[in-house]
Amino acid sequence: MNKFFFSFYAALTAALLVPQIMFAQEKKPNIVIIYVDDLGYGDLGVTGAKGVETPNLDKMAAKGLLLTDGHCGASTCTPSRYSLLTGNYAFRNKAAILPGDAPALITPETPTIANTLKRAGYNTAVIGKWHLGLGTGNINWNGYIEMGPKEIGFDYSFLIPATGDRVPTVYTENQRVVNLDPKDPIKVSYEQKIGNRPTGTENPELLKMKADLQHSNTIVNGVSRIGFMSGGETALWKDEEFSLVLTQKAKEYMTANKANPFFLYFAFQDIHVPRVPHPMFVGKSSMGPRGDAIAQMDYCTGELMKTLDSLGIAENTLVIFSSDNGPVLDDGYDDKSVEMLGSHKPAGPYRGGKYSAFEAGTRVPTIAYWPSKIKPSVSDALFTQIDLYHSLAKLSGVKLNHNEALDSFDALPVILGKSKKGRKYIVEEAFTLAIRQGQWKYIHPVSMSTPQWLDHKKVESALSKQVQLYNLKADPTERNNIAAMHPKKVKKMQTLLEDIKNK
Ligand code: NG6
Ligand code: CA
Repeated sequence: MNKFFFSFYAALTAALLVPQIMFAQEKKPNIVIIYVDDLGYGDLGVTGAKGVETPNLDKMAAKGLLLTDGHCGASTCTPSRYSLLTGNYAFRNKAAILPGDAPALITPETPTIANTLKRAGYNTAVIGKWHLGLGTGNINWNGYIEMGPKEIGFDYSFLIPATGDRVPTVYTENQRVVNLDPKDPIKVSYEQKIGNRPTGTENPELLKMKADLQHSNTIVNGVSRIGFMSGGETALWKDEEFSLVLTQKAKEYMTANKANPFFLYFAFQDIHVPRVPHPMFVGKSSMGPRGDAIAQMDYCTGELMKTLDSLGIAENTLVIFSSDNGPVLDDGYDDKSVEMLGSHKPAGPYRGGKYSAFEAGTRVPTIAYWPSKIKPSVSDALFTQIDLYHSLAKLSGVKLNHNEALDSFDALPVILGKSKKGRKYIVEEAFTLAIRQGQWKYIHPVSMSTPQWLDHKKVESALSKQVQLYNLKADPTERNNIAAMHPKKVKKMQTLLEDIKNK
């Protein structure tokens, strides 16, 4: 072969090979889920907040996809997180708000989104609030906690084990309590007082803010909690540092894994109670601690985004931002969230909130952000977080097994802004079940009436002995129950709900 032909063939071969090599080397996108606690539909600037600014999230929404009909699985934390991670409705496992010493709700035989992404070659982490139970019962906080994120697919974990208002008030890292002195072991009880720490009931003068009876057990860092705890003095957290500590851990994790495809499930403690933001954010809003916590959450989200930029991986990272349930003001502590609300509407235009089957229980801010793949837009497609499992599996190129995430459907085209055709229906879990089909909303009747503790929170639960049907197009605030006028529609939606339950 003469020189000319040799170089011609070499160039041709190279031209054919280069795209293949590039394709083979194209890294799978990183996936970051930023999950806020109790953030309501109207709590961001972009969704109408008054009295607090959220510049980082407004920017994320403006440059990404804002879903205006996005829902968490349920109107409380544990069930929403359960359905997000397993792709199954929480009612299938009777998942409800867990005590701080509850055993792990998700055990290794249940497939999780973390496991699935590991199958696709991802490094996986959970940083933040867990509230899905740990251990196998009778948990020992003083050694390796036998059952937790690791056993269900997370390579790394840094956790607030339950909630900020529940003991034990310590972090765990890879299922060991951080900074624990073995000579001062931790004991926890949800039944009776243990140890010598004062309680809110006995020593209210020691409190940063007053609390209701349920939150008046052991005092740590000037805040009384649900449950009693002794020991672990060197390991106790400071509520003021929650968000900054978690954000720092997330930065470290992303930096260490920038060369891998990674999946980070980042779960804020903000804006759940107790709301004790860092001094940097005190007074940032005109709404007291609840608004300041929103400002803190926005700042920390901005820090996470900056980290992606500075690591040079923002173009190859899909960020999903959302919340685990709707808003609540007084959730057990006197933090002036009711008195200082002003004209702010935490639920936006919707009725209800946390714990409720009305729309604001599950309709929460939802943003998908991926600069290189998602064009700036707003979508009113009906969307549920339960579909993240199937959609992210699809994105990562892994096939689901036949027993996996059975309630989760592929919504990737919606998430990527390529389709506005949302779900045919979604189920909203509260203390009853509700179902949405387009503009129609059906709420299943229950014999129980609204419990007193919920009435006290001034959240409208939507619990009723009557069948409820609303037309959200004509009546977005669910004021006119038109069930009696549409018996056929009611029957159809009831049957659909029954079919889903019996699936
Ligand atoms: C409730 C707590 C509430 C909050 C909630 C869990 C009352 C009386 N108390 O039991 O303060 O901790 O559990 O919130 O309601 S969640 O966002 O984690 O579901
Ligand atoms: Ca919550």
